[in-house]
Amino acid sequence: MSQTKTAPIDENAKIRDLEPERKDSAGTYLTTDQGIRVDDTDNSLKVSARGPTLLEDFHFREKITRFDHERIPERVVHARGSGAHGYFQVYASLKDLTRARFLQDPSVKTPVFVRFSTVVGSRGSADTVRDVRGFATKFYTEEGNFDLVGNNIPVFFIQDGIKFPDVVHAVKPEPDREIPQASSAHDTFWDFASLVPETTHMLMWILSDRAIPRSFRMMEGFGVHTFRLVNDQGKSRFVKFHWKPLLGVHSLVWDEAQKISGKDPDFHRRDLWDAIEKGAYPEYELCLQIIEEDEADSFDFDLLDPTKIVPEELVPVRRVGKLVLNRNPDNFFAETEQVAFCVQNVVPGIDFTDDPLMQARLFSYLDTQLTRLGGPNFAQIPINRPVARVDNHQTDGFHQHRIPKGRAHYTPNSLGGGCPMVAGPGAGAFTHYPEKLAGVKQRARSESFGDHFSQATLFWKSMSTPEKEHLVKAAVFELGKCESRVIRERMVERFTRVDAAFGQTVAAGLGLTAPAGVGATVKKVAQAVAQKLGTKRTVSESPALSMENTVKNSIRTRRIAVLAEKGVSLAELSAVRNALVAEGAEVHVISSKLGTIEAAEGVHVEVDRASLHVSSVLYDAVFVPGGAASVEAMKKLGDPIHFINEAFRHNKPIGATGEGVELLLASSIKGVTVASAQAAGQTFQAEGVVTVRGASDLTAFIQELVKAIAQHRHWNRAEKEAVPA
Ligand code: HDE
Repeated sequence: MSQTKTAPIDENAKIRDLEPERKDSAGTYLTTDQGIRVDDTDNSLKVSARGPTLLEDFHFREKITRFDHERIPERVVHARGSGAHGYFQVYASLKDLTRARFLQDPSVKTPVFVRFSTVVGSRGSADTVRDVRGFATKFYTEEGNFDLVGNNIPVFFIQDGIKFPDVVHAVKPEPDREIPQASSAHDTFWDFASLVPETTHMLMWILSDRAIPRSFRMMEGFGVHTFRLVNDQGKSRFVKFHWKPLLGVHSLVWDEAQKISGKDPDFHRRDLWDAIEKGAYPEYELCLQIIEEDEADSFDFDLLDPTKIVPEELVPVRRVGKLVLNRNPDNFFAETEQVAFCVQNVVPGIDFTDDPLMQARLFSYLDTQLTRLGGPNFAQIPINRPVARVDNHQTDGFHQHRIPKGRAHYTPNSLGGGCPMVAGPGAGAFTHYPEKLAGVKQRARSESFGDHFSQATLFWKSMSTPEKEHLVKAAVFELGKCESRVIRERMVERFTRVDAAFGQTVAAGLGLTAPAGVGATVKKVAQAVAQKLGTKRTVSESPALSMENTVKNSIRTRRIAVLAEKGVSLAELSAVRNALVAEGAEVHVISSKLGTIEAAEGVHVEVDRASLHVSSVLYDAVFVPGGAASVEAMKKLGDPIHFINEAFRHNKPIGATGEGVELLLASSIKGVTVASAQAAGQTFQAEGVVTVRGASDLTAFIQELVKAIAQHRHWNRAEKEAVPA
């Protein structure tokens, strides 16, 4: 046998780095998963061009196989969601309240990832359905991840997590027919709700405008449960977490929300993405309600009951820091889909309470990720990875991405030098709050959780008149969709217990009669609970609950439609558009065709959207500039007229200048007489309709229009129901 001659080895050759890389693919070659470069990805390997495909084609097999396995199970609830990166910064040290370091140093920006979601619908369902919105925040702190997994409604349907599968089964599509998608308006949900009185308070919220937010950027977030904050001295206080959006809390109108579900099912996702791309970063303030331990029993409800709020009028919210969302994900699947929030993820200084809903959640979230993300190593997925160093012996299982070193795979060990070693609190360890507990093992509900109505009534009483009207309409809509009359009757009775007038109006809308005299039992239960709790601080109205009292001082990021055709007055269009853009609004010129239109002044104006692609429901306000030819053309078209009518019906601000007023007159909107509108400079009588004719200076008009848009909606328009739209 002849000896083979080997080539000399380059002793200085570098061993390739095995660390995972995160790159975009600009300027690279297409490869297989094994890094082999691919010569053709459009034709499979065949025996002759028209012959059978060969099994040998590993690229073809790999490509198809990977495709076959692209989906992971969607979340069992909150499947539909949108995420964003950002940071959180505390305003001043909260050292007196908590050991959590990210809440102590105002110079630190803690990275966060936030995922907003609906609860009921599947991953591909529409954004603007009536539902609770999830508001989950992962704080990547230097002491480990803290997940604040909240909702935009501060209470929940049930008091004990053992009922969660029941409420979710009831609200999801019915099991035999898989209908309806992403909607609570069906028999099984209301059957359950009507049999479970503890749902009452949450039902009021879900029927309110809170359940149809205008934008993720315009809704509050709540931790729901009472948590604990623990400081360096080991002193514990109870805390409720709130997020308050700087843009205020604003909603859609139900008819509008339903139409958006068809016109743009991605309405909220797009809104979030676009705002961040444009640099209009969504901002929220973290607010705390702090309750001293010895105050915990001072309320007329149990602080551990997740169907109750702590009214802001009793315990003020303290604004302690700001969350800014300033970066869209690079990849939806890798980040928004794979992010795994767990209620159990807290850092030293934040702790749990015995709220039975929270206790169930402490188990559920980690458990669900095991199936959803295919094994126990999901915390190694980049979006879930803490920035704090991770060291432990939990090393095996599906998809281990790290390569642990050494032989000592257990504690205690001497072979690994005793490492990793446990830390004392001085070294930043999490120590559970030493709550003193004693009791009898039993399946039971605390009697202090027994009043299911007082706060539902508080919510009702705190609503403005339009909010009450919306709530009644929502109840009539939802129950009207139920086939069972018995379910409707049970719910009418329930609503009558909340408030007699509420029950009666819902009953009238459903062609039913509300039962009389149910209020007395409710009072008795409330009194019994109050007595048990040994009586207590309460409020009969909470203005903080009404969206009427939200921030209304800005038109930033509002979408405004400008309706125009050939012959539009460029002077009017430009003056108004420039002013609105300067105030931070987004303005689109809408016309019958894309391209440009020639203005009365002879200049060409870019059309941003054709009426075919948009609709009034996608805008916050509408403006019609003058220009006789433009307005004459629009009068003959159904789309602009419909646009105005629908915007009016949905309570949106409407502005018109010059001949633009004629288009409003040609529409069916109310609150104007031809005579009054034709007088120069005369404004419309209807709330939020701003017009001017023949004015050379539009300053006053613009100011009025900006004010009207900042109001968001004009709920008190008379006769809007009569407008066909
Ligand atoms: Fe959740 N919830 N939940 N939930 N929840 C999930 O976890 C659960 C509850 C909330 O964007 C699941 O990762 C139980 C209240 C949000 O990824 C699951 C109970 C609140 C999200 C789960 C509740 C929430 C979830 C499904 C009753 C507001 C989406 C997928 C005890 C404070 C997080 C997942 C994201 C998701 C269980 C009640 C908020 C199954 C058992 C109350 C925002 O683990």
